[in-house]
Amino acid sequence: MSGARTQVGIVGAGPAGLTLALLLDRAGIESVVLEDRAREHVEQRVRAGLLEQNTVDVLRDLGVAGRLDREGLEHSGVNLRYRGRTVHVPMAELTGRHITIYGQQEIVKDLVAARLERGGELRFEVARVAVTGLEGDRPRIAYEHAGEPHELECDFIAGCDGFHGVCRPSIPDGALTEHEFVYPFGWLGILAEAPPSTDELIYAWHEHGFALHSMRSPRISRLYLQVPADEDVGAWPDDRVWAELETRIGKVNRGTVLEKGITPMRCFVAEPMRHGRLFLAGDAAHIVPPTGAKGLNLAVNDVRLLAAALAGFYATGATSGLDRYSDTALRRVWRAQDFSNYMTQLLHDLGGGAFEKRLQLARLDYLARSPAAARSLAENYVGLPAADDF
Ligand code: FAS
Ligand code: PHB
Repeated sequence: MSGARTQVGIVGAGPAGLTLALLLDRAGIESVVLEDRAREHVEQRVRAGLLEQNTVDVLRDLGVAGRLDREGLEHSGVNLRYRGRTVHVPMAELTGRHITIYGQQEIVKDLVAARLERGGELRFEVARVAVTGLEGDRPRIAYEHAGEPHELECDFIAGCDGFHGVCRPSIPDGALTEHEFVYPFGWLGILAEAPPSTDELIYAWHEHGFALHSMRSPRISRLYLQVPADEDVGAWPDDRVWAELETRIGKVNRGTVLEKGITPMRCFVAEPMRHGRLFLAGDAAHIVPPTGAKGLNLAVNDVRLLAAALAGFYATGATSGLDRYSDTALRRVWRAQDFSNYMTQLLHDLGGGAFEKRLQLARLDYLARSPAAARSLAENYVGLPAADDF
């Protein structure tokens, strides 16, 4: 393909890159997706699991939600548990919107299948990806595939290559403002072959620290424990994990642990989400603590906006959508940062001692008693309507 060209070069085949490719295809815009890992790897990576209504709407609109509609679990509420008390937040009643539980790896499988069925270019296991010419009108992506060097000339490049990708670092020093905050703890997550012991998610505040009971299906549970940031996952044999989950959450059904890992709790935003003809989307531009279940949903919102802006450019030559992309995307990014940090600081042991814990318990009691407080949490959790433009 050396010397090839396309309209939009997309680096990364995660939720952002794949959703963008399908959105552009539907608008008649050609793109090439370049992914450095193997297909099997990206389709097995266990990550997010909670979809906002907006994300489900985008996937349905693209015609890739068949399995999601059959296998996804639609939830109308979420539980906050603390000191033996469970507060149910009836999200659907308060907002008219739902969340859906469906594993990120399942979304990636559905998106990859659709991309290939629709004849779109998607190359796995590329290497040495480098983006250049960002400030001109013919940016390039150099890469290797099957040992052969290639160069792809583009009109635009979408950096959908995640937090550790190459696109954001390719932006010249001084062009970006980077905001970062790292919590001194992480989440130890397990995926277990165990029927969930709850119909809807349980976010648990406990003196020992935070825990979360989520799920993937009627047979698969997804659970998390707050652990120190530098914790060694080897210090957590299965029995210890189950015992601590039961201490913090209460009764949970045990089963075979299929996957165990520790995710850091990081907040990161790069502004602007654009440099010349390079547009950043998803984790390449921002990371939120998973407490608000926003990471994947923000990625989809970014590319929904970017695809519409690119469609406007190719239809009329207007650059207004492209020029507004970063500001519009960042409004929702910062709303999600604020909500994710609110949920993190509400429920985790922040190391601040008794006074801090009393403040957290006062907030939880307020959520239990105030419909206004509950509605504020609910509308952020299910995701503000896409049309709300933030
Ligand atoms: P992704 O990181 O998913 O995808 C980027 C893609 O680019 C990857 O496939 C990568 O292989 C590829 N890539 C990287 N460098 C490249 C290069 N140089 N060339 C070509 N390709 C390259 N979010 C939640 O909401 N809830 C959760 O519970 C949750 N858990 C998470 C657990 C972990 C371990 C991690 C890392 C993230 C988690 N997230 C969670 C956040 C996650 O879901 C992201 O928000 C989501 O994957 C964002 O999608 P993308 O922006 O597409 O980035
Ligand atoms: C998950 O199911 O993986 C999940 C759910 C809610 C969160 C984070 C992760 O806040």
